[in-house]
Amino acid sequence: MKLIVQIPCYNEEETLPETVADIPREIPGFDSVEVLIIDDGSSDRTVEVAREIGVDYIVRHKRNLGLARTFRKGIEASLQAGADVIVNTDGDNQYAGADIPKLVEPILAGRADMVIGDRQTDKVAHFSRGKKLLQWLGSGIVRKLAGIWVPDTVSGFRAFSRDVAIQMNIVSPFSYTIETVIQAGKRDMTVQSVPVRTNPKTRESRLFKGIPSFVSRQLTTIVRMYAM
Ligand SMILES: Nc1nc2c(ncn2[C@@H]2O[C@H](COP(=O)(O)OP(=O)(O)O)[C@@H](O)[C@H]2O)c(=O)[nH]1
Ligand SMILES: [Mg+2]
Repeated sequence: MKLIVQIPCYNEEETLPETVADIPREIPGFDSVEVLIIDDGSSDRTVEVAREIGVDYIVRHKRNLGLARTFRKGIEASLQAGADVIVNTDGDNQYAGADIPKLVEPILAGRADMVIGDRQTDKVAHFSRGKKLLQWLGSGIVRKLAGIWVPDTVSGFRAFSRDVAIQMNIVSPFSYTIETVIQAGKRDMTVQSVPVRTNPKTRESRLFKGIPSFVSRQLTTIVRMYAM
């Protein structure tokens, strides 16, 4: 069994080394654990840093195409490299790499196709009340559309079985997080959530320019994929 941990990176030269260092290289149930980064047209030294620290695979976009396309490219490359399970984590070291074994366990045990790391945002101190309310609302919408309850729908810390990864069809240029959950639910896949730890904030989110923009983009994603 091969696990590939993929990390979408847009200008992450500063935090990539600690992110990779925190990934356990031996996990029960796997013969190998490899790291793949997808460089989304970074203008800093992300790719050089990735080479220096010896990540196993580097995939590149010639220019910046955004997180959804970067995520999709990573899934394709991981499948091609023979991954049986794929974990996605962020390059800003937001998620605790040490929790990867917890994330893959339900897949190994045959109890889930997709596992989502629940940041337990109601307990995360630096999340505003507005953001917590949004989490709750987003989860409600996903439950309505996909028929499954996921407490942290926009968490980027996830594990996918090879099966579910092959079937995912990401059409949104902006967000893969809600889309993949809805598709999995619709295709009768089993989605589980497990509590995970987060590291102290290393930097502000670059994806979201405020809550109104976040909401409108997520809604666009939902409408778009429903039309599909
Ligand atoms: N902001 C941003 N992040 C990108 C892009 N392409 C890939 N990423 C990666 O997406 C991940 C999440 O980005 P981040 O700004 O931390 O968003 P967050 O989900 O709100 O914490 C990081 O690993 C980024 O390096 C892009 O075009 N913009
Ligand atoms: Mg982040």
